Amino acid sequence: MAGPLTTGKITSRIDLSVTRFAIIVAEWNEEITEALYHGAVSSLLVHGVKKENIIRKNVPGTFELSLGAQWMAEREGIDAVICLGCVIQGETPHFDYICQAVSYGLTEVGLKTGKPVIFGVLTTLNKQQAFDRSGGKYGNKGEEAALTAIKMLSF
Ligand code: DLZ
Repeated sequence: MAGPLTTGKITSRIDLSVTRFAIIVAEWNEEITEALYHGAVSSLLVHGVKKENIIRKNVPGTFELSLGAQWMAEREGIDAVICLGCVIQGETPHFDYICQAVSYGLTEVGLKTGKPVIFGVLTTLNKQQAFDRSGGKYGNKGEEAALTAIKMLSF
């Protein structure tokens, strides 16, 4: 299960004490996305980001992350946007539409604005897989999303 990103501390070549992050949180599957949010925030704080430089915004569901990301990325003074959501497969093809839309949407916002827009979206078959990845046995993907943002800012 190990990937190139680990949890913990990484060395950044930029001054994170003056860097501003937007974190957009989808309200669907709230217990999961809140855990992702807390993982992302603790990771940013550990790396020296100031609490007042973390701006949180909520959107109703993962589908809305793309527009939320665009609004925040267009704001002057925001350096990176971290998007957190959780889509759990149901009995209808809804899952595929949402996952596809948000992955294309967030890619497009990053390319269009030239700012790191991070895909911190869990796409799981069931709730247990989501718990395992939001502070469970496979770590916290919110934390990984924060590390990815820092790494992209250090590019
Ligand atoms: C409608 C819907 C469904 C069925 N499942 C999820 C989900 O598992 N995770 C999630 O974040 N959002 C879900 N949504 C809501 C959509 O993301 C979106 O908010 C609505 O389709 C309205 O655009």
